[in-house]
Amino acid sequence: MIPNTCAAVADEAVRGSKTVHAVCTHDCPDSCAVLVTVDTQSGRATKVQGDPSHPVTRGFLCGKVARYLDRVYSPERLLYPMRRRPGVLKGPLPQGREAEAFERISWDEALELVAQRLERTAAAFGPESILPYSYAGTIGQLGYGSMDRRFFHRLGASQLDRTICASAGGAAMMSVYGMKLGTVPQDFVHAGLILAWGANIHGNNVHLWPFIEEARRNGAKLIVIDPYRTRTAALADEHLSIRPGTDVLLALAIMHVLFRDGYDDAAYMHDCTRGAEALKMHALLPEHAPERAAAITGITAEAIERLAQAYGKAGREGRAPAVIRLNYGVQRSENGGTAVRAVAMLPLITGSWKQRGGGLLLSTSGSFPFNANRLQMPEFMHASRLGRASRVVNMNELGMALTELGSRAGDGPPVKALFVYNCNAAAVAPDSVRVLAGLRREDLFTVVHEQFFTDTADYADILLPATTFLEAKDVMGAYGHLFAQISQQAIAPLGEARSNVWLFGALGRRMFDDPAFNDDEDALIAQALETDHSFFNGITKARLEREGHVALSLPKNERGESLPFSTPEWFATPSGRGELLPVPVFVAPQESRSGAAGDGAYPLEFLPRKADNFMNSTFANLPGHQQMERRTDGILEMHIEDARARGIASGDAVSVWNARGRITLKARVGTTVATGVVAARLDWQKLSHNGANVNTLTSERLTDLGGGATFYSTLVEVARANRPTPPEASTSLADTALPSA
Ligand SMILES: Nc1nc2c(c(=O)[nH]1)N[C@H]1C(S)=C(S)[C@@H](COP(=O)(O)OP(=O)(O)OC[C@H]3O[C@@H](n4cnc5c(=O)[nH]c(N)nc54)[C@H](O)[C@@H]3O)O[C@H]1N2
Ligand SMILES: Nc1nc2c(c(=O)[nH]1)N[C@H]1C(S)=C(S)[C@@H](COP(=O)(O)OP(=O)(O)OC[C@H]3O[C@@H](n4cnc5c(=O)[nH]c(N)nc54)[C@H](O)[C@@H]3O)O[C@H]1N2
Ligand code: SF4
Ligand SMILES: [Mo]
Repeated sequence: MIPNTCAAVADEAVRGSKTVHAVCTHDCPDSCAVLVTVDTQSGRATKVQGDPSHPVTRGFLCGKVARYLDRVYSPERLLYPMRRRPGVLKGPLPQGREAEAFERISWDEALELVAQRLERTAAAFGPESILPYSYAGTIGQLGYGSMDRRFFHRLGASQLDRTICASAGGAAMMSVYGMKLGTVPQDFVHAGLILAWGANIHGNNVHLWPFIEEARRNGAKLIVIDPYRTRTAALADEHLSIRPGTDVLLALAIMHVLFRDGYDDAAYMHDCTRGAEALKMHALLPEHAPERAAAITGITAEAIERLAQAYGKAGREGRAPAVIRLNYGVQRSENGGTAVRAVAMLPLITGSWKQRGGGLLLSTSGSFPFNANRLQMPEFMHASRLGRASRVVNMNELGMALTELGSRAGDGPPVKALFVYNCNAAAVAPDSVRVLAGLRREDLFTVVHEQFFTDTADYADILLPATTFLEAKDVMGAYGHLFAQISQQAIAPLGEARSNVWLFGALGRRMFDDPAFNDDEDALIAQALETDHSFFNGITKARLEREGHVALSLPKNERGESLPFSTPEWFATPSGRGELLPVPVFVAPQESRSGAAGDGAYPLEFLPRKADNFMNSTFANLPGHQQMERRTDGILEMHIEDARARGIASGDAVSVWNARGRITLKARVGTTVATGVVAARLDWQKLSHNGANVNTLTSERLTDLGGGATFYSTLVEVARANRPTPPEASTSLADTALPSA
């Protein structure tokens, strides 16, 4: 009998398989190294697994991507270009019947139709009437932004400000540190106190978790600050259920205690910060004392005091330091920019950056000095028909852009053509009632490049098939670790699917005579790495191809450690110091009951959350992933007091509404949220009851810094679904045109 291992080898030799090093390009901090097993005869991928040699991936993938082949080989994949059948109106069709609205065309026809229509639109209304709309379907450097940008810049199309995710937090970090850099995951093992502040680590950043577990085995405590009992909160030593939008005040209360009790590192503050005295005076104001902050944050004065003492004592007298995993939850609020600034100042007060395992991590994306200008060629705007930099549209205002832009003086032209790729805009953009009204416009020419019949695809005039990360080559940084990687193409594109680089290269060649549109993936990767920046010292394309992942070369101290912001040289602000000015001031959000008198009509804070087993709206259509996420399917989570006050019991159908729209969910009364807060998760519109998802309720209002989205500043009212609600609040889908086909 042949032993098992030999059997496997023999089997492989017969069948013939190879292993390809790819990288998960989904919008996740972990950017995992993925080993793809490919059957060489059929060219089919048969297995995906985490690369055990990658220091952060450590051989495992999250639940979503462990089942990635379900996505790649899904029978629902878009496999060829299509155009809308004449006379079929735009709008959703039931899942599985979407193809009825379209007819198959060749790539050549598709490219010609798109090129001609864009050319005519630019001639008639000016090129700014064309709006690209993309986010992070892939965060590979090439797929996210390279040939596409060249194309739209050369065309003179409106520029898109890509603000839907991280721009408030990014602006805040830039204002305090001048750089998006932080504590690396591997160093979390050296921490003695870990604060997960608006960070669902176990759900959204699971490769940080093993390092936290290791720290905890060494005695570290994990405290979660989150208005929702996430699975991270459930696994923590303590969960502080903060009222949404009040983080500025909690951070100020912690500062109050730090300065009051002398936990500030005066020497470090003197050397490394600017504005220490002003911040100290401000933090010590009586309104920032824990007892005063308690009423507004919903966290007791004792808990705030305990938290601040633990934070202040960490790193002293032989104790291990405190580290903050601040994620993007905090900045999806009206005052989210100030909140991130305030939290980010805490390690500047205690000087915890000086110790390995101290500091703070929001994002490491700014550490990768890829040459974005070389890839994206913004100078092309001057060669366009417009001859200058084009106007900028904030992606959070898509509904406005499609329904109002062009009607006011100084607006420029209305949007007449929309090109969506890397994004399920109809599901993820705020205030979707307005977005869908815009997408439904028959005079709007909409191109969608997608892997599936998403909510957005339902509104396409031209629908083009896109590749998955197994089907295209790319180069990657990460926003949760410091390894650069090349993702190799593991399999041939399915059907006629094509990558973003291919699509925009082909369109560029058709419309413009410029060699920049001839560059292939290998040329673009080489260009992305063209930089003198020291962080990329020793990182070449050849080396990335050979080694798979290579660590950035950050400056090191005499002990060989890289400790960001431990010394003044690290700060990249104009003052060259950690910038504490202006001091963060707590202002109650406009759309919030927190700390203000309250809004009688809509008294509940609504958290329109991400699912642990989806990636924003990605995976929401796959049966296996739906099964993993069935616990939250169509559910509104609420506290017993709020339920009782409204006569609601678990299992009741409930209406959730505000002035922007209404959705129907099923109530679950429990302990995941505090009184005054309700929560539901993001899904595709067409998989939601009445075709209306959580973004029916969110607003286009922007954050205080960075023009970010304010998903987590949303007020609603809730009632049993059979009770009458104000008619003007209802979102009628009755006017959604269903094709006659
Ligand atoms: N499984 C999974 N992983 C993902 C994603 C996904 O959809 N699913 N999305 C990816 C993307 S696009 C991103 S940007 C990252 C984001 O990762 P995170 O930043 O972790 O994103 P969120 O889940 O939006 O927010 C984190 C937490 O903030 C909490 N929160 C909301 N409002 C407040 C507040 O006012 N104060 C505080 N303290 N907390 C608040 C929320 O309840 C949530 O649990 O994750 C990525 N990873
Ligand atoms: N209510 C609510 N709304 C939210 C959020 C929330 O937490 N709550 N989160 C917000 C955040 S943080 C973010 S980042 C955004 C995310 O918004 P999006 O970036 O739109 O994210 P996804 O929903 O994952 O949709 C990405 C789409 O890109 C497609 N895609 C993947 N790879 C490729 C490719 O190579 N080429 C092309 N052409 N397409 C590809 C996928 O099939 C998928 O449909 O959503 C935001 N919206
Ligand atoms: S989604 Fe994130 S955790 Fe999952 S495989 Fe991709 S990078 Fe890794
Ligand atoms: Mo995001």
